[in-house]
Amino acid sequence: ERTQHERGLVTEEAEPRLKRPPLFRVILLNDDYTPMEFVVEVLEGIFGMDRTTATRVMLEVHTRGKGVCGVFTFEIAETKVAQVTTYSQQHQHPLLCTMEEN
Ligand code: NFA
Repeated sequence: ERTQHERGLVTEEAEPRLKRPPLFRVILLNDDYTPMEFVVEVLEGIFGMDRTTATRVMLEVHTRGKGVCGVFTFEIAETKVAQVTTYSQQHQHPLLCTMEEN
């Protein structure tokens, strides 16, 4: 009979999947042209922020050059980036959004 420690070392055993997935920060970049109100709407509509939080994050991006919109698993982060990019392009704003592994 194996101890609990020994079972953890047997790689071919199908262990229950308890590991946390990698997380990614979704980053918004400042530019000189996108209206502040548009950025606030993006943060509300795509990232679910209330108006107060969205305004604070927008101003942080505006003053510091970039800011974190949220932390997500890969697929969710990728989808948020794509939604921001598509929505900004539809409105002809140059707003940029990227992701970084945590
Ligand atoms: N810097 C933009 C402006 O002055 C506002 C902005 C904020 C753009 C955050 C992009 C991100 N209109």
